[in-house]
Amino acid sequence: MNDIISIVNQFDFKGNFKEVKEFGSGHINKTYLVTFETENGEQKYVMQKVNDNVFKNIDELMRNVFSVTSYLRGIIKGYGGDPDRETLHYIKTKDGHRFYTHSDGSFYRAYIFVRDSISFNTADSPEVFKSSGQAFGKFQRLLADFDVDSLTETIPHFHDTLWRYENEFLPAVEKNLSGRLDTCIAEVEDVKSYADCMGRLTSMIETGELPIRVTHNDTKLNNVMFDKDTKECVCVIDLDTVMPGLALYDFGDSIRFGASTASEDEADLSKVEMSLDYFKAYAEGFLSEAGEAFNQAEKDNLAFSALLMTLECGMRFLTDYINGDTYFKTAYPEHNLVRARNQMKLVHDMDEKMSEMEEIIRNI
Ligand code: ADP
Ligand code: GN1
Ligand code: MG
Repeated sequence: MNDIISIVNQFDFKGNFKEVKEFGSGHINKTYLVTFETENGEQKYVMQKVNDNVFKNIDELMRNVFSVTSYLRGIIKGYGGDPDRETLHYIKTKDGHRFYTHSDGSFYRAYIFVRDSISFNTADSPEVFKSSGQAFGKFQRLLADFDVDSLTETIPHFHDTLWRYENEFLPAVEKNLSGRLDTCIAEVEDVKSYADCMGRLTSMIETGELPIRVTHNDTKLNNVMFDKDTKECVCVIDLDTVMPGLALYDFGDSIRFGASTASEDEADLSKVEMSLDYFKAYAEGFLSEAGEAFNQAEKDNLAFSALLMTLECGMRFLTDYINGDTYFKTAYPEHNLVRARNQMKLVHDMDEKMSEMEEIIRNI
């Protein structure tokens, strides 16, 4: 505890320290809510221990997020919005650094807690989900003229599904480091049966059919904050994977998480389906903000991108299970296997519903 307070003290927070506690439900970083008392009442901040097993170059990562957020602040001010609420506001350390390096080698960074906001792990209604689609679509639209080449790839090959299959999944199966392979033979075969479609989008990048844009790349519903009263989206968060990518990655990853009728951790597969109503709602929201810039190839692959991102995530959970849980936070030993099965159930459901999904997109 003393140690965490001494870390809080490294940042240029305003007021008198009140408390620090763990919060949030992300799979990667360790997140703390820090409260200070000021003359104008309480001021809350988010402080995070960055997962340095996942992010290998913290310097470049923090350069990316500072440059993206300061660019967004300029645009938000320009249209008369509230930059402290509509984008993350990072706080430097007292000696002016973008992050703090602890004596044990770990890294911390901080930003202002988005005032009066909440996040959701499941969308209560299609309207809530549609609103998150607008938020992620708007995020992409506002960054349309940001210099994509100035961004570092914080995790190389992040959404290159075929690369992950060949360089992470198959080697994990081959090595079987955890000795768990015999408990997931059917799931491994299931992933392998989809190998043929894994390179579809990356090969369309090579042919120039799909344009590289500045994208978020981790568009889970809980990576957007909603106003606690109006339930309108206020701010896109978790900017660690903002880097060059495809608009389709952002669309597909949102559907994977938010259009499922159950949570990502649900073990009862009979509850897991892709809701066409939620799919339609998100597509309407996302396309209303970002769609005007899309070319025909992007539009034609929206439905497929949902299947691909779900397949990729299922494969990543399975890879982590076989490797012995070294990447995602887990709460019990089979957690990653449960998540992998859950995602593969969704993949099959999307496969069956693909023509209906495509029809929905054509009608929007
Ligand atoms: P991770 O990479 O582990 O997913 P996130 O940056 O997404 O980390 O943060 C984890 C959770 O903490 C979020 O899902 C959200 O609930 C909460 N959170 C993060 N940043 C803020 C913020 N600025 N304001 C309010 N809540 C936040
Ligand atoms: C991770 O950090 P979080 O929980 O928002 C992961 C995503 C996965 C997601 C699965 C940097 O997202 O890629 O899709 O878990 N983020 C990273 O829930 O790997
Ligand atoms: Mg997150």
